[in-house]
Amino acid sequence: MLSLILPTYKERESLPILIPKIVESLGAAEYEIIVVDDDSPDKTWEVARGLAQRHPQLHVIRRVGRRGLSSAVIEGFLAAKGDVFVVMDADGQHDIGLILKLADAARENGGMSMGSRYMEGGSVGDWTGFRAWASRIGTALAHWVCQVRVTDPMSGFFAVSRGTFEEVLPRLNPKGFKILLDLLVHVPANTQVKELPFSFQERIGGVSKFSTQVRLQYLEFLYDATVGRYLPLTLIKYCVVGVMGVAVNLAAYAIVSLLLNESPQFGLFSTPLLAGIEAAIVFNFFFNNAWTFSYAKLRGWKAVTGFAKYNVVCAFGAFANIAVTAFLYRGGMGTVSSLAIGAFIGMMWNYTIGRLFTWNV
Ligand SMILES: Nc1nc2c(ncn2[C@@H]2O[C@H](COP(=O)(O)OP(=O)(O)OP(=O)(O)O)[C@@H](O)[C@H]2O)c(=O)[nH]1
Ligand SMILES: [Mg+2]
Repeated sequence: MLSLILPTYKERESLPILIPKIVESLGAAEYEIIVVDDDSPDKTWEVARGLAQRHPQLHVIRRVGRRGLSSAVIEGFLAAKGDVFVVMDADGQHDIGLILKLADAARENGGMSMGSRYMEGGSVGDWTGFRAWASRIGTALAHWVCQVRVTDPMSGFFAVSRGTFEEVLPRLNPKGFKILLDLLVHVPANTQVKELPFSFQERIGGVSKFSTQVRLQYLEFLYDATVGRYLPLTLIKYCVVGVMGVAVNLAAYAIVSLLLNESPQFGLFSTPLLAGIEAAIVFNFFFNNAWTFSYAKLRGWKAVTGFAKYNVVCAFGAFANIAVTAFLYRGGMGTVSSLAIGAFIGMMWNYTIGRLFTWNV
């Protein structure tokens, strides 16, 4: 059986046109269609469910509280029954006539196949200068990280056999927009990938989600696929936030000292010291939640309980912070250096344990 995965975000105009065309094109083949919608504000999931009443081979997954093309596609794969999965944009830009050919090619190879806009016979359509230029640069960078050389590693139209997907699943990086590229980074280098040319069409309706944020995520993806294997980007981001947190810690310490008219003293219950640490905890939580762990961002009530958990985690970090600070200060080190080193030790603890217990990643 072939499982066709259609990730959607704000595609309510396209689906009613696209689904009947796919059903007609696939004819008597054995298949299912899985729409994975990220709770689109235009209620694409509702439109998809309406279509599923008429087309029993159509299933709809409405993901709530999560966003991301790659993770949506992976979720579609995990729910699929087929022996081969085909992924296609739901905006009508891909060639429906290739679905069965891609599935057959992936089955034959026991690996993957993909639609290419950059091989002979394919085209990107009439992109504006900037978009064409961005795609060329993105593609050149992608070649650098792929295990298997293909002409269009940024394509969103491809097929993968269940076996190949299951094999690479534990290594996939669900952040970002380019699930094909992620597969090409992680499959064994001898994986067969058959390429078939197609011309990129105009979208049926709606608007592109190819935003600046998506481009930044792509750079993060490239980092993760190279240096990030050894030095995780989250640790670098956490350190950047942590360094700013040290500044917040020092500033709050100075302000509270001035307000209370206290001279520097590092006993366990010094009010300025505790105020500095708590100010840094609040600052770090909000920045890490919004930036470092944005892909696992805590919202609403979860952000409140997460903040409470982060405080508990940081309480232990703060003990280390205070103990180290007091030890160094009493040993003769200067005020600022003692505070900064104490805060750094606390930060490393908070990163490791906070990641596990607050953001669960
Ligand atoms: N579930 C889900 N689908 C998404 C998300 N972002 C994009 N999509 C879908 O993924 C497909 C590709 O997104 P597009 O915005 O068309 O990206 P693109 O084809 O590279 O860009 P354009 O050429 O401008 O259309 C479309 O079917 C989108 O609806 C997301 O965060 N979650
Ligand atoms: Mg598109």
